[in-house]
Amino acid sequence: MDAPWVERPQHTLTLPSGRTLSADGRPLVMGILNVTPDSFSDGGRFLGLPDAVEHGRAMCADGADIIDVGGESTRPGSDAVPADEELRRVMPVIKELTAETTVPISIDTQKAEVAAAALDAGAQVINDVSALRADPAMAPLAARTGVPLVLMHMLGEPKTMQADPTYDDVVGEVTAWLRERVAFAVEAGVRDGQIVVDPGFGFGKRIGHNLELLRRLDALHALGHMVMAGTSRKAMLGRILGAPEAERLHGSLATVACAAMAGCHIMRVHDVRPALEVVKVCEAVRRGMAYGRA
Ligand code: 9MG
Repeated sequence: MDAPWVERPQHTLTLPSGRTLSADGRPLVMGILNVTPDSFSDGGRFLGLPDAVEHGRAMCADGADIIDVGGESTRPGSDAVPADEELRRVMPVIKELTAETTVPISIDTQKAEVAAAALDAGAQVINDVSALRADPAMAPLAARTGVPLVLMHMLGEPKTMQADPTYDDVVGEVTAWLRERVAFAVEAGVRDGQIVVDPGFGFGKRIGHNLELLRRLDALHALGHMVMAGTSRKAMLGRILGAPEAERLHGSLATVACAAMAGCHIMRVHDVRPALEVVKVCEAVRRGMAYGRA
């Protein structure tokens, strides 16, 4: 019997620069650059501008396909940050990185004002964890600019999402929810082919919900879009391994391999180089003899 590899459907995103991004050769690796004092995993390590830029540079050197810059923590229980503070955090980093690298920058924000400023400064992708629910100006902005747009599933909002997440059928409900958000985006004028869907690991889910979503990630291909997975260092790994955030690298890489087998297109990770090695090896195994005879 063949191993349970899922074919990765072919999709192409077009960046404002005219470059295209596809995962036809291997899954893409998106490096996480949190410019926040209390993000999921970095605990404020990258708050200072020089450190943040240096970390971004290092991820580019490690082979990141995209860098996702965020200035507002989405950690469970976290409070929203005013737009001016978010701009103060992310803009200098985006300006520096876009000036010195060709690696596309994604702006991780729920606010149209922040996304617009980031795009003006050269960012090329919007990653909106609210899937266009937080700010009514975000959908028109995404439509007008035509940039690739990540729509992520979240039950509620970061402040309350882990209070009592309940589903009858987590995969079916997340898929249906994302289908509705895609329809909303397209209705607002966002180009269908520019949309990426993401099940939102850790966003209003218990450990079993997260594991079931990862086990059946391929179900999201029915939506007809690129699929992104962000499992890196998240709490579900802490629960399985009994390990603090700093010791979840190997667990994170296991989830990257699982997502690669499920045909996932984009892996959102803290540890770019190890993740890139995992997706390259997974891809070689997927191809088997087609990879080469030498
Ligand atoms: C900002 N952010 C934190 N976790 C994330 C995830 O899993 N997916 C996406 N798209 N963004 C995330």
